[in-house]
Amino acid sequence: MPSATALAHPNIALIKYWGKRDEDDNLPAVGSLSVTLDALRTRTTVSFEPGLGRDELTLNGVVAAAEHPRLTRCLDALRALAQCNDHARVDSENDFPTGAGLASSASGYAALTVAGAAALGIDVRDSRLEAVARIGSGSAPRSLHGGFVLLENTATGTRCEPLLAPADWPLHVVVAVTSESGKSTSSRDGMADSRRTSPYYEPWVASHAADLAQGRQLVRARDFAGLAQLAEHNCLKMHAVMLTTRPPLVYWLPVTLACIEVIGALRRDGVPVFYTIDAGPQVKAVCLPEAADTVAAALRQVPGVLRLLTGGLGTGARIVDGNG
Ligand code: 2P0
Repeated sequence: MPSATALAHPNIALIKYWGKRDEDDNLPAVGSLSVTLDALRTRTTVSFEPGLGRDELTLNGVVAAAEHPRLTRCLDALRALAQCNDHARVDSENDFPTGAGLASSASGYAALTVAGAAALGIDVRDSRLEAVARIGSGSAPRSLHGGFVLLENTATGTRCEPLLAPADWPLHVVVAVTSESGKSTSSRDGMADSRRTSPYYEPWVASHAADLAQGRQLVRARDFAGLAQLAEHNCLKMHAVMLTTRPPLVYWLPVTLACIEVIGALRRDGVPVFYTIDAGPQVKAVCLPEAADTVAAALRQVPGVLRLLTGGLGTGARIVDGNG
């Protein structure tokens, strides 16, 4: 029975993706620039079984009751590449909160794509796998790669460009977990609402290419101070779109803002750190390695921070043996 197991890490965008130019093909309206994390991971086994009536998913030990359309579409794309008709059993586990703004869909679909490809004998470095992962989640192609990754729109799709390997600029990320619950509005629904209703959506899209080009230059130059300013600006611009969506997308909690204040005060004191926040209340503090202990100590003191997840930059999705 063709089967393979893959590990993938979530990634965090420093220049964000929010909004789609094509909902059917899950094509993003804007590019993005991310760092892949090493501290958090998804481990997924995909087994294609002749005679299985439909694709079956077990997520964090719980068997999904219904079919999962996005999962099936990803597997269909792999089956088409390998000319296989068998359904698959997918067993996936995250070692961090699922669906809570920690990019579990990015690592989840990257691991699914790589495990499924390997099980079907497709070269896991085949660039067509980026489009397979993207069907599952617009941020998932970034987790196929390690370190700093640029995801760009092309005329017909997207392409990833790894910019720097983890060792080329070994930043640290301290994630302040402020809630363990899932988000109330999915990114997918939120993006569609923003596109339809936010008066800031068009300016967000129009001003995004300049942020992406500048972000790419700053990463290549390893300019931490410049990247700090740009990443915080781009993050707040995305949240301005979210806040002005109808119904509003308020992903923050009071503790989220408290962390922003603490990180701002650290930077004013000369500590090399900046924040970014996604579609959830967790705060990700990105810092130079020598600042990681100071940043962690400060965030641990903030009332409402439940725990910290700390690590460096990680590698891309990869095959492991059954015990890996
Ligand atoms: C990002 N986010 O660039 C942005 C920032 C959340 C905020 O990509 O609809 O789960 O599956 O393509 O990838 C989260 O959205 O959305 C995301 P879909 P995805 O990281």
